[in-house]
Amino acid sequence: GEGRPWWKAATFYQVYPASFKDSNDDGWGDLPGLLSKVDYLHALGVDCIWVSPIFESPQKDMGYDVSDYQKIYAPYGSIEDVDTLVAACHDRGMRVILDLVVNHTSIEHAWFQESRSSKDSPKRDWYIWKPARYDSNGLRHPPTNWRGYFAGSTWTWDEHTQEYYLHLYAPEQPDLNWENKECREAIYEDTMRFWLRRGVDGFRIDTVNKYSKRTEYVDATITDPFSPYQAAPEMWCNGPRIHEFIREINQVLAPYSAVSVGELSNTPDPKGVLPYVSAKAKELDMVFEFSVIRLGNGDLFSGKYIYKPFPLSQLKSLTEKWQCFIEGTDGWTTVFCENHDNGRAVSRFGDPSTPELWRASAKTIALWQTTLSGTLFLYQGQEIGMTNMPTSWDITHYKDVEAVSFFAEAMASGDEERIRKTRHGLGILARDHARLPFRWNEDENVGFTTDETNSWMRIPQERGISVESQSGDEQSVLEFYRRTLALRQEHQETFVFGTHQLLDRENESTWAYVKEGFVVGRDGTEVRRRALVVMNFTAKMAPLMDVSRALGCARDEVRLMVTTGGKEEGLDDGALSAWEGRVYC
Ligand code: TEU
Repeated sequence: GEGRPWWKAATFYQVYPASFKDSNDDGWGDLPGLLSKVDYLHALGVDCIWVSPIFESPQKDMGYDVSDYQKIYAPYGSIEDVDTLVAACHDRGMRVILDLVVNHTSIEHAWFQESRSSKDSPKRDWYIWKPARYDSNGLRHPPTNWRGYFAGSTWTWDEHTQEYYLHLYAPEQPDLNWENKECREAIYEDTMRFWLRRGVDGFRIDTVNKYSKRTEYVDATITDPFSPYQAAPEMWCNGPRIHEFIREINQVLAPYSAVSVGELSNTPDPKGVLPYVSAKAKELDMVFEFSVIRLGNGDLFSGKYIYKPFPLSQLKSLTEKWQCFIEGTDGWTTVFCENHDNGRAVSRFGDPSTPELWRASAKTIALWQTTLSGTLFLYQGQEIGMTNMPTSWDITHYKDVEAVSFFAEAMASGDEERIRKTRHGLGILARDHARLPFRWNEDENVGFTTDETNSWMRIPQERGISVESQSGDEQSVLEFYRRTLALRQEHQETFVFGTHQLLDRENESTWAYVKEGFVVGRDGTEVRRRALVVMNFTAKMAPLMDVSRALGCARDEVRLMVTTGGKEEGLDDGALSAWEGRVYC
């Protein structure tokens, strides 16, 4: 068999480098800053660091628009800094993966510059160029009516060669043409192998299911009659050749035993996900599936930021779906509730309204995440319960291309209701929230940079959310993460590899599930290990279920493994306090 690869029980930690730690006082995080915090991450229990894009880029989309895959964006440091980081991690038994952004490049990439230079350029076909359509009045229109992820058309007109080019994201992010073999070879050689040879341990692969587009280039069905541009993910997600391309990627990674985690959006069906992560398919080790992290988002595309409240039962059943996905298959799953593209978990799934509720709910979120099967991904600042930006901040504090485009679109509509709802939705869901500077200490500059007025993102002035204020405080979110991450390792068979059974699924206040795994006993036989996770997802006391019944054992055999609350005795108290979570075994 496949045995157990290292990454299954590993804890990954995503670093968004611009916002992590600045070492040279320019208000922008950098690689030497990250290097100075490797010991912190090691002590937390992190096994692998995923670093969001650090490559040369005009930063239209925070580095997800790469203009040179082999150069480091100078404010991040140098290529030697990457080597030093990799070596420092390897010395500590940790690993490093980079972000591979190869659905598109920046318009400033040399490949695109060549491609747009003339219709006869040898690289013309490396991007997706199409002629205009003209209506009966002779007016020019894009080749299709597709709406991009950042609002507006997926097509931009190029005056020089009189054709449109495709971009699923910003106009400054033209899509590469994966149908072109030479282009694919260049991606494999110049981006992937270049970094693998330098010793990185693998990649988080951006937009992994969008490389094969449907080649018909036809209009999408009109789902938004008020817009000229229509959501069309079926035109570019999971296209006809996608599995062929991913298998090629796998062939590039295999000689280096490099790990891969693909970002798989618009694919909520387990049947659609399994081919990507089935061990025998030899495609990807794992993917990020978005059902949980998209909760609260409005309709796909134009409605994204019109917030849709959801009941706890929905969060439970989506979690259950991707837990049970791996039972009886040779696939694997990931566990995560934050990344750089979404609001903070405590502001979305928890309750930051008072310091007590903030702390209790951030800890219960930790318990939820660390007791699930799959590879766990934490996002920087999650471990100290970082929150969304203050609601008092106005729209000018949002920097992200997506937030800015969606708000501009709402403004242009002149529809007051839509503007109000978009502002509200951005307050919960915008990508900017996760991009606020990491809070190392209680100074005004939060220890991110020397002078807070320099910071590229404004720094909220709140107290208690920092590594310094939480370290050593047994009741803190940070110490709780340390503890449950250790428990997760100690009880891997139950939490990482065990089965998942959801109990009391209709209950909209408390969440309970049983994890069950097997360990080999002293006499070589298999011993069943069960754990019951119970969490109060409200600010009120909630009745506790019959624990011994749920675990299927006698009352005096029940043990409390951990609680987010203060008291460790709490076996017979029959109730969970506000946002309390416990594990019994
Ligand atoms: O995101 C790709 C993506 O499909 C979306 O999930 C993304 O969250 C966006 O908000 C869509 O509305 C990746 C990166 O994670 C993101 O930061 C980049 O902006 C994007 O690719 C383009 O490279």
